[in-house]
Amino acid sequence: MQETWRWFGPDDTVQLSHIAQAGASGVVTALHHINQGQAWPDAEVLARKRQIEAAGLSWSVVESIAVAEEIKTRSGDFRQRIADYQRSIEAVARAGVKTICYNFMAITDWTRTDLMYRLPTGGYALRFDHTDIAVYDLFVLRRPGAEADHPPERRQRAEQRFKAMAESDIADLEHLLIDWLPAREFVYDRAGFQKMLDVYKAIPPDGLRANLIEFLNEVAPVAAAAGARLCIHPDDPAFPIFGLPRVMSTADDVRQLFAAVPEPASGLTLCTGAFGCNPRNDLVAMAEEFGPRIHFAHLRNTRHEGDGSFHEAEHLDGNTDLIGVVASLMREEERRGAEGRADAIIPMRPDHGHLLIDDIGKTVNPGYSCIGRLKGLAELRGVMRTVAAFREGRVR
Ligand code: DNO
Repeated sequence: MQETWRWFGPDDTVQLSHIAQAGASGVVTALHHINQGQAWPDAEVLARKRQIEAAGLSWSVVESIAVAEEIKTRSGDFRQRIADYQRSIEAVARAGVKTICYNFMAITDWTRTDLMYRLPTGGYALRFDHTDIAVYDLFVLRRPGAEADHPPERRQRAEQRFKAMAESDIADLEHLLIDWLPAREFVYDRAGFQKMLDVYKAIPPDGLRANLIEFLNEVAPVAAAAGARLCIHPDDPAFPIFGLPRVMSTADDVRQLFAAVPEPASGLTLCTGAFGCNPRNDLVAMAEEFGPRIHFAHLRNTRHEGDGSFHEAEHLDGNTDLIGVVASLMREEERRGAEGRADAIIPMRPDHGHLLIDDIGKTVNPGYSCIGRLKGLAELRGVMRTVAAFREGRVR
């Protein structure tokens, strides 16, 4: 697998030179400053590519070309947005960047309720607390119909917690849930968020799925013609929140999408963390089943806490068998190699990392500090080398 590393662009405190020191060869990035749905100009794409190459790295994956809400809801100027999306695909492919990650989550990109969850070791992890979601949903947003989406025990816990919260706690939680970057290109205030929730009330999961399929029918042929591949990132978390429709949370969602859009240029980002936070997902089985259409892998682990809450675990700890996933993806690479596929090597990146050591207190993109990912990558590299040694019969 190609070792890659997410970089948020020139403003990222983790620099290209750090990525080189981490030993990754590929960079995963987007033109974050022009990612509101407009077409990416060639000049901007090429400038970014040159900057990456000057550091001795290559731009392996675009993550993400953001999909505008107009496209997901097929409203407003969605036709223009789709045309712009097609132009962006062509521009990055022309520059030689052929793997394009995106997601189709309604309104929210990934969601966490705690960015500083203290680990027994003294480091910090990202955490998702379902009770906090219920607090916001039931008592701050007061979303009509929210009661039905939370079991009675969670509602009770949420009520108690809400009563004990100060205004500033509520403001902090709201900030995390609706107006926080990075890699979330669209942010909201409470009224704007509620307005978007209302828009999605009229769109059941199958409606959103139909919109995704139409979108792919419009963009996947463009990607195929340009020699590029699209790979959808799963919902994070991989279950519904705020009553929003979810269409990329389970193996069955992937199956349905692949059946509806058989074009191989439309594939999957196997994010073991996002899929893995849903205990029903078996990531090794998913790697096996969807192997030929996995264009990119995000490798990270989660620890389920039993009530729908979870936190991000060590890369090789937690509820997902990452060794099994890596071994499966490496078998897939071998199969592709034997078939002579040009995309035999699957890019992977250590996804998220704990906040550790000197990074504590620094300005970092949550989940994307340097040392935690360095550790994750080193551990995963050890797995990849060991799996390779076994496969080549060098060790028994
Ligand atoms: C979180 C990331 C997501 C991902 C997008 C892909 O760390 O995995 O922000 O980049 O959902 O579109």
